[in-house]
Amino acid sequence: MDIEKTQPLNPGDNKKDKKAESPTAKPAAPGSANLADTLPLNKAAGKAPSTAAKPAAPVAQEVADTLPLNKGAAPIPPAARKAAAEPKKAEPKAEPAPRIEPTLKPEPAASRPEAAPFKPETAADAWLGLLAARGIEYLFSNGGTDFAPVVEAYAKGQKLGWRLPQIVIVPHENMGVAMAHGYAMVTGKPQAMMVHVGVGTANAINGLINASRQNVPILFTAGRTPITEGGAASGGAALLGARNNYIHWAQEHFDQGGMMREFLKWDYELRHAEQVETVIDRALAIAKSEPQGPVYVTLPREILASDFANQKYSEVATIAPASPPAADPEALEEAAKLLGGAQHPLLITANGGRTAESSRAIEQLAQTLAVPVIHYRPRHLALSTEHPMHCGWDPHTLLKEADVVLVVDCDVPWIPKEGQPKPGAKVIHVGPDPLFARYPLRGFRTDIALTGAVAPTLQTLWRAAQKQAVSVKQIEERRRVVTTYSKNVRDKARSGLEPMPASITGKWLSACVNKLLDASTILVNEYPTVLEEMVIKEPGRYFGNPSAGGLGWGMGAALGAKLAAQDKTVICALGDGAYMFGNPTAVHYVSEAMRLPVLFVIANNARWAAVHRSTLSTYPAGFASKEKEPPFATLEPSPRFEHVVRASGGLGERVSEPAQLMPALEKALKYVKEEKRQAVLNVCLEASYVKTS
Ligand SMILES: Cc1ncc(C[n+]2csc(CCOP(=O)(O)OP(=O)(O)O)c2C)c(N)n1
Ligand SMILES: [Mg+2]
Repeated sequence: MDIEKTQPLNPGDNKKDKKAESPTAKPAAPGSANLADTLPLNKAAGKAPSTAAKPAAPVAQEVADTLPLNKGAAPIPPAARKAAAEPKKAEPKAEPAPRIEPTLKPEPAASRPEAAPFKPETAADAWLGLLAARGIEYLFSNGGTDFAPVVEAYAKGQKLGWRLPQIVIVPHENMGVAMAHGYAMVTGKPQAMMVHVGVGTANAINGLINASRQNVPILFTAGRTPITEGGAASGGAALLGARNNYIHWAQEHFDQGGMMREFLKWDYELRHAEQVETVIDRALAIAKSEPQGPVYVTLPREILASDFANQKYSEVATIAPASPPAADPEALEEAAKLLGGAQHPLLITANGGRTAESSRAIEQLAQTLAVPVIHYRPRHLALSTEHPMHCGWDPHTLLKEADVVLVVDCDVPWIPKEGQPKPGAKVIHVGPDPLFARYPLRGFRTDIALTGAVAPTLQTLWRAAQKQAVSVKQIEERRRVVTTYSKNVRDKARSGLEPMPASITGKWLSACVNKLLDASTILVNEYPTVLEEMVIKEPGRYFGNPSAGGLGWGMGAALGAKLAAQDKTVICALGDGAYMFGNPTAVHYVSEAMRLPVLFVIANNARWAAVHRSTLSTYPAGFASKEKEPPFATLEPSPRFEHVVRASGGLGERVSEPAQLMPALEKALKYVKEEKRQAVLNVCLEASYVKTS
């Protein structure tokens, strides 16, 4: 497969032509192209022929690559300009991507044959073995000096055949947390992660804020710099694991958990080997109890290295997660009366489709009582986009008419500045924490707040509301009206593939991506997908970026989704800004190392459109609105993102012409499915600072 072929950024540009014709560029030695790429870095390095390739001269900077996305803003050197005007030559055949066997495996520990009896000698041995015994399949890891006892325990466990979690090396903590997030959002099961002391934790905080606001359970752990100074001061014997490196002093925190405590459900420091079992079981039970969320344990090195041989432990968890909260029967009855008697009910949700059961409960209620459903900024889809009660993505139109609003697991059901429920309307909130008590400010009107897991609470509400419902005739009349409304919303909002626009728009890109989806495709969306264009019928197939909006989530989450659902195709749609936030080299490394092929589609507008959109909505007639190139939004010259993935053996292509898009998407998806390797499609959208979506 020719992975080197790329679309020129501007018509008439061809980087390879320029390279060959540049008067100053020395051609690389024949046959030496990509030589380094075809050799495993540290295995067969010695086998490289001694007639080493001369490095290509630095002035062979590809001209196509230096041109701005949509206009000649940057000054282009005259030689390059001349070269750019030369007619294209045939592209030389590119070398294949390196085929280095991945070192890690995506299979969970549980799928491996029966393990040898587990006999932990140290707290670190026990920590790893008990994680596996509690169903933790993966340990997302980014190590440092604090890991020594864990590394030693893992090596020992492997040698002795213990059952251990599978290590997933994540070269940046933020993408690692996003991966754990992606795994849990698909399976509902928390995994564990371990990072390097406070600095690794600091790198992960963005992802943990996302996980926290999305109620995603993760057992997040970090080493703690050794507590003891190695006996030097007193002249005594050093504890195993004591400080032996200069960084161990500066890395100490007064309160390591403090830097992110407000986004954790619980945090604790392991203080003695005897606590290992209790701490793991308590951490997991709390993370898995509703409302779910990440928990944090710090692990000092001496404690990890300490003796466990005389400790007792159980084969199974000793602490069960708490049962979900259940709504007060009187409040439920009151809500049922309101819902049953409503003339114009409206259901608004963001996370209602979190599980198959909650999706079913929403569908059942909406279908039988003929309640229109709006997914507002959804992170999950509860209803098929084609369902007659699916009324689109913006609540403000129906909100004006609604007399009863049912807000289901939704932190922000509307934007007060854009519209409010009418006076006299009743608003019922449902969810494990219907007041979102951990949010500092949230003033949406609340007449009744039903605390409870979504599925059972809605089922009970639905049954009770049916008994109090308006007449069947009224419900059927409402069904007719809502069905027509739902169809109109779809018909009006969808443009589809025809006609092909003059340049690629975000909406048209979404319509093209939609064509790729089938019932076994998962779409992970970090900002750009225009949902109106999507046809997604099954729950569990769409995941939108977390409500906290910490960018850099999508790529890692897509890898985590693929790890969790290896039989599914995973497509990740993201902006050019989001791609850069996502630690792409780390993501592409993990994709190759773990054999987790994902198709990444970049909606590249060479800017942070959202930043400018926000300025325009705040100062519609301000100075910035009149600027051709408003400050703080440019990402030009746009990087040639398609090159990055090739460093990890993936297919990288760029398209800027509408006619090229669908074939390029199909080719990239075929590559992901058949070659089982990742691909990046860098889609250059029309670039205009004035248009914001
Ligand atoms: C970690 C983080 N930093 C900054 C932001 C603010 N922010 C929100 S959207 C956005 C721009 C995203 O750019 P891109 O992915 O290219 O999407 P576009 O807005 O161009 O459609 C930024 C910077 C954020 N949400 N998260
Ligand atoms: Mg952008």
